[in-house]
Amino acid sequence: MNDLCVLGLGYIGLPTASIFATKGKRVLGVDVSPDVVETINHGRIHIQEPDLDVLVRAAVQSGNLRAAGQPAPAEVFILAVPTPFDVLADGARQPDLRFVEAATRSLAPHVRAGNLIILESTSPVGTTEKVRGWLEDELARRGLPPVADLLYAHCPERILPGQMLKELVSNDRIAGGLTPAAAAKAKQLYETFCTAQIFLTDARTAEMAKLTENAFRDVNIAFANELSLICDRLGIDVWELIRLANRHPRVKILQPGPGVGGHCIAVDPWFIVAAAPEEARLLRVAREVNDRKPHHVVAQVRAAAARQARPVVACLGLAFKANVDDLRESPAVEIAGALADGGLTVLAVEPHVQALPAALAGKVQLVDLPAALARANVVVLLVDHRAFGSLSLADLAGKALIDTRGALR
Ligand code: SAJ
Repeated sequence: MNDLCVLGLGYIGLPTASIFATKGKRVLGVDVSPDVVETINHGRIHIQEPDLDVLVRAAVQSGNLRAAGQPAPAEVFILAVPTPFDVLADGARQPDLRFVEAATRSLAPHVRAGNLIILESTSPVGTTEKVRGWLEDELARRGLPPVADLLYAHCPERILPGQMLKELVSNDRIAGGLTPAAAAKAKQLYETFCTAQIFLTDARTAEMAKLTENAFRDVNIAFANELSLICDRLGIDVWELIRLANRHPRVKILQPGPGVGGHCIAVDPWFIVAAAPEEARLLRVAREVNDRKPHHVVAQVRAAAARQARPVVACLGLAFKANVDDLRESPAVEIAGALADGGLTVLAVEPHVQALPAALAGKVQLVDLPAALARANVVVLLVDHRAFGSLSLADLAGKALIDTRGALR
């Protein structure tokens, strides 16, 4: 019998399943993609994250981690599936819980009395209660008897892409139960690998805490992004301004950029806005400020290009942030695409990928840094990758420069 069954082997489920396995738990990882299942069973990975390959290989070779397309009985079930949102006709965002619901319902034939079911996916407030409802409903629908003493908890992850394996172990966590016993049992489980503190609370508070953490960051980045727009208008160097303002002991302004990407910060605040639209005014505006920042960058580049007889634009970086290969929801991809759609010749330099994403294929040319510098007369720094660290203002002499990260000052 498995100790653990982890549903969803993506950015969160795979490292979590693997670390439990290397700590001696017998783990069944479940994914709907046969390719993912096969890749992991060969001890390989389908996502990029420093040292994850080593961890997964060790977990699979130990015999403690196995992947499959379907769940099986276990002591604990962890749901780590995506929770995207739908954009409605009026522009409002609605959380899409269909993957959580499907994963939950798939557990019905496998749950036994006393099992613990943990929702790790970032979710709107009330989702853990919904998980219980879906499971009870599915048992009844299949004519199965009710299962006694099931425990439900929400234990959100907090790990930062790029340093996930370190943060998985060393970040404090929150365990929120539908009952205190559920929270306590979840805490005990995560103590298998988590060396930091684990705080107990109820499931709704845990759900809101996760959303709040990312909304906090979104609002603070929006503040920096709005300052950058104000400074552009007033002719002030926003980077110098922030550096000086941050010398105040209680001021800590984040960095402006080309926009906010990734699957967390640009998504999670909408779950709060959807739940309390009247009250969540600041959060909504912050999202709008960050979502509009790419449009401002596009306008800046077009203005620079208009001053060139034959403009060739080089976009440095396509990832959603520095030193990762993740291009999904990346403002840099949005900007490169919009520039190409506007008729400009666009070169892209992204040392972390071998091929362009579908959104840019056929529109943009993927080149290396020397080729981009040789051909372009407008250079846009979109991601402050370490790989661009050697670039100096001398390399850019005679070219128009739009530095969205303040890295080339
Ligand atoms: N960004 C800025 N300026 C800044 C900081 C970030 O423009 O000063 C941009 C980045 O370029 C990127 C976006 O914000 O486009 C998000 O990057 P990030 O590094 O702030 O965060 P993520 O999305 O990689 O990970 C976040 C983290 N949340 C918080 O720091 C509160 C991480 O701890 C969470 O586990 C993760 O979301 C998640 O899974 O929810």
